[in-house]
Amino acid sequence: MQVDILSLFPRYFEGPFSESILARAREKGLVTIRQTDIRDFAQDKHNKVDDRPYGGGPGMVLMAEPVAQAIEKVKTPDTKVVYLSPQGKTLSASHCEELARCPHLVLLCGHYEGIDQRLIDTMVDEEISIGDYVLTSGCSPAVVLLDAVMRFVPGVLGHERAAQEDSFQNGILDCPHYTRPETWRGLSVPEVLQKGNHDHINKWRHTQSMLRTQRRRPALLSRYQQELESPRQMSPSEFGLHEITLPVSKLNKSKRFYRDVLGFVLVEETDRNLILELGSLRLRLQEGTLPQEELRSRFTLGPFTEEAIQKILDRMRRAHRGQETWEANSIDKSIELLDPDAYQWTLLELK
Ligand code: 4GO
Repeated sequence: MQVDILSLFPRYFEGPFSESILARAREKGLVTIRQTDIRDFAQDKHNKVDDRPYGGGPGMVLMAEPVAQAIEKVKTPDTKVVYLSPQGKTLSASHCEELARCPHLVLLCGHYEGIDQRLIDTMVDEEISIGDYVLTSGCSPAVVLLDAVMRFVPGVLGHERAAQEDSFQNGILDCPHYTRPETWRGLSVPEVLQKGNHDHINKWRHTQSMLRTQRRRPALLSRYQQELESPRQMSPSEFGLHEITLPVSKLNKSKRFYRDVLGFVLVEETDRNLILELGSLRLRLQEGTLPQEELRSRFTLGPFTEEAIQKILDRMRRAHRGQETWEANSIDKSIELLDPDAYQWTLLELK
């Protein structure tokens, strides 16, 4: 793979590309990285590449022409030009895997307030962000992107399974890892890992991944469960819907809870399937085997107005003949309740 980096600070990259995995990939000839200084294409004798923004405002904007000439200098017919900016699509593992198949990447690093939009509109193929925060330049995002992409280039990691098995590649977080000594400051390595039964170890690792994902990134877990159900289908998030699939023990009991108590709208009903919606949440209930209690997901709904919450609680009282089967948390104004299968729902109240 050929990579060209266009920036105002070519020396910025000397360190990260001369160490560790990226250095070895370059030595093995798996990637060739070239630096281009955008300032070499300045149009005046003062080497000026930036100017004040039209319409006013603070800071400076990189001018289109020097950047255009820098791109034209390195561009070939199979080049993909990537601009790193907070306005881009957030980088994901599957996106990195795709970029790793590209023979020539140009990574365009902005500085100051960014680059003239006309250059971006006409010469950039993809705008990519590494996360929701602003940095002083696109240089460190270019390093991050290249590091993440190179791990998918065959031969870079040495152990070929690794990138595929890592966290996110299958959509959930990685399991914990341990190494020697067996006991460190009184803490021992989980027994199942010491025993060496690979079936048990794989199961344990998968459970750990699921538990971590449930606690730390619940939205990732529901997407993962959804994809296990119906791979390759267009994801509901593309329609602005967030979809959750839940195995339940009795469809009718669940229907009474979700439709009659929580106020979901029933949109589809078959023998073994119910689809209900509330706002942008689509819930698919399927009669089937419940997950183990500790793997049973927790969900959040809302925020609701005070009146809406009162309505739900009235219906809860009626359904349970006056018993109060929920818990109110007055600190963050939330209500916790359990569905008929002990899935936990947290209702948020508008503050
Ligand atoms: C990229 C570039 C953040 C990202 C950047 C990011 N900040 N989140 N800053 O990937 C234009 C001028 C963008 C400075 C650059």
